[in-house]
Amino acid sequence: MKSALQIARAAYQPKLPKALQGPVVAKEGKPTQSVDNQEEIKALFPNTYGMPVITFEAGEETTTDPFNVGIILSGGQAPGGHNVISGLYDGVKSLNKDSKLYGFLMGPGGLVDHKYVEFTDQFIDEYRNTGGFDIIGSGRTKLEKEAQFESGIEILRQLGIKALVIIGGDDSNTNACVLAEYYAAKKYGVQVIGCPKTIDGDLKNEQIETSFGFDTACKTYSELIGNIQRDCNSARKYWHFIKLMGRSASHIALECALQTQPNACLISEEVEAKAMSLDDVVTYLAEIVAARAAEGNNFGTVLVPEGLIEFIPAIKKLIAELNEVLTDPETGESRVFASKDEQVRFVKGNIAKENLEVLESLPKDVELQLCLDRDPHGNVQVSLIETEKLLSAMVAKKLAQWKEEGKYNGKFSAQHHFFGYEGRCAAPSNYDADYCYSLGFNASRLIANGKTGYMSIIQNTTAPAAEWVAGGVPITMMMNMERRNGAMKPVIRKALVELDGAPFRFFASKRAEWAKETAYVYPGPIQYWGPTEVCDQPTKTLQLEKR
Ligand code: FBP
Repeated sequence: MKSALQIARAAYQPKLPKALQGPVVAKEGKPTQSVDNQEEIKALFPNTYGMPVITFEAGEETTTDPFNVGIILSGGQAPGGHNVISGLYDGVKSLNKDSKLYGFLMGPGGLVDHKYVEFTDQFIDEYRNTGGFDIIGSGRTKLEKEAQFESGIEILRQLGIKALVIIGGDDSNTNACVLAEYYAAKKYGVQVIGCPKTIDGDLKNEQIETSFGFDTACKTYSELIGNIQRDCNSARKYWHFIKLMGRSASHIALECALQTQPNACLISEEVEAKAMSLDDVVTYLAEIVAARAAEGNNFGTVLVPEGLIEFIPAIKKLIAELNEVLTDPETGESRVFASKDEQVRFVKGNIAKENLEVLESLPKDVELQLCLDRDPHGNVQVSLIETEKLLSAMVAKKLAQWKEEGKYNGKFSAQHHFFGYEGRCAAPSNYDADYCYSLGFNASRLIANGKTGYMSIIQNTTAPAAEWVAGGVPITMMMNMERRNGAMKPVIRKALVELDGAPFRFFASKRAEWAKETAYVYPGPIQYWGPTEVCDQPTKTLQLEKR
């Protein structure tokens, strides 16, 4: 059974850039360089380094032999993934209706384990313009070992697949690049194309304007924050601490702040740049609460980025050491322990004294979360750390102390929220529906042009879709060397919030006013039909960046 919205949305035909509406020709730019560590990256990627940026322009009609393509959804869900697949499907079929698209099931693991489905018209039609990754499922298996690449080539050959499209974030696209290089070096004749996905918004650079899903996720969270702000301004008795997903960068928190104008929004990158301690952060918030209380406003909203804790310098140092001691230097894999107690004992016995002091100064549950849980890439699962509760408890303590000292005389009562999963599978906004469909369709053109080691890109997206620019960027161009789990690795550089960038500067110029006044904005739900200023606006972040 489908909702009325689902039925109506299924009929939506996403827009394409003008250049992709007919036959294309690839225009090649100059040879490229990686963003840093050029010599090392070049040596590691001899077959895929230095390739030019590609732009598609209208070209002559040509015939294409049928070709088969495989697709993988990797990592966390992001709104629009189904449209990348439907765009790729339509693109591949438009070149030759006998071409086939296969989907590997439950992430990169599906390629390794040879689990797949073939897409058909009916199958694809069920998922057009819907949120989620449930069409084939997603997974976080790391695709990085030769044995996996070799297992993959077996099934790719069996299905006659000429190219593999990997939809993922920075880690997954790094792995896509390694795979592209491996297949090129071995002359296996399989191309690999990446596609920039993540609600976190941290896979962007001069070539990639935004990762897909960021737009819809932020609009969904902003609707909820706006609703909370209305409630908060009606009841006038609670401070709402709202944690927002975004494992590392604070783009989501910043965008939501720009959309809703809360009383406070922490930006992890700023906390790090100013070398703030946890106590500094708590004092900053308590001062805002106290100032509002002095005017009779014992209510407000605070946005907390999910990754905050990792950016507090002392805690960052601690986490870096924890990541190292929890990795087996021989295998590069996470160490395995017989029990949680043994793991905590091992950690405490093997980290530097100053880090141990920081660890033990944290509340017990946070201490445990830091010592124990890791994702398959070896990262702390910050989404499990209840920073919003940690902060409100510490603010309450500080206010109680100020009350005793006669510095504060208000009431402080907190509510807590964590918005992440509420937005990752939302039905894509018009922006994401069009952007994703274009990214997928464009990937078919990169494949037809024989490209490998490229990421599908669509630019100029603050303009109407017809004026968007389609093409490809070599993944090696975005790489640098970084220390990961004890060793230097080539990785795509993650885009954090830039403190000298227009979105942050705009926020910083307004936040004192938003802290004091009740200047809330209520964005309301995503709209699909209606005036373009209601339905088709890109994120404020993108608008400010492109201004
Ligand atoms: P990706 O980088 O894979 O897109 O995932 C991002 C994210 O949504 C983060 O914001 C969050 O910290 C993480 O996934 C949570 O993942 P999981 O639900 O697998 O624990």
